[in-house]
Amino acid sequence: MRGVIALVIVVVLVLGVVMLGRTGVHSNSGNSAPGGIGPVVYPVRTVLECEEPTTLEDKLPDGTLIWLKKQQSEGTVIKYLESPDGWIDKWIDERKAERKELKGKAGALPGKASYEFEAPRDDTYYINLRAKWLDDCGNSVWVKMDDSPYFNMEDQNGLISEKNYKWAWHQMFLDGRPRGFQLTKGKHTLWLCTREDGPKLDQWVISTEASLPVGGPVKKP
Ligand SMILES: [Ca+2]
Ligand SMILES: [Ca+2]
Repeated sequence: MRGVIALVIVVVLVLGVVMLGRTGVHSNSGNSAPGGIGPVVYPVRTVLECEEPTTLEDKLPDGTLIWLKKQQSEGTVIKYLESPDGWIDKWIDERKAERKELKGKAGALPGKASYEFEAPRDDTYYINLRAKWLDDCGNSVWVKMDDSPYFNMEDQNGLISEKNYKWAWHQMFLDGRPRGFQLTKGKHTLWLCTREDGPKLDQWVISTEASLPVGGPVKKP
């Protein structure tokens, strides 16, 4: 009898794992933690490719390209968005008086991109970016969620030397802590704006987990 009960438990557990694997997004309803502590809340995340925006302002009125879609092979092919180095200073020099102050102003430079996505449930979401910075003057982007203000995502993750960075994960931080956004289930828009020229942007991960993703690009479910 005990053997039968054990077998039934194993089958139920295996089925449970298979079902969770299929759904990809784990619902927090109806799953109780062992010992009846409360519902198990599984993290959820949305993966967006930076080079597949919903909208993209990729050139200046004079035709200068300010975001390029590129790819490179690193074992697997990485597709990314790159801001070519040097266009911001050139753009400012052309009409210096009016444009100089725009350099430090949140979301004021050309080069905006939007990314529409679905939040799978009401929760707090954290923004992570897989990027390869160029140098100290090419290690940031402006980012905002829906109609929030723009926040500066700037760090030195991936630093090898002053002008040599490798691909790394970066997270939106504010006052030394991950900056979370309360989102309702449904459609939202993540906004990107140029802050410095030179960075390469691969993926966004919008996650209910406050920890930084590890390793290479995240595989989409
Ligand atoms: Ca910088
Ligand atoms: Ca990518």
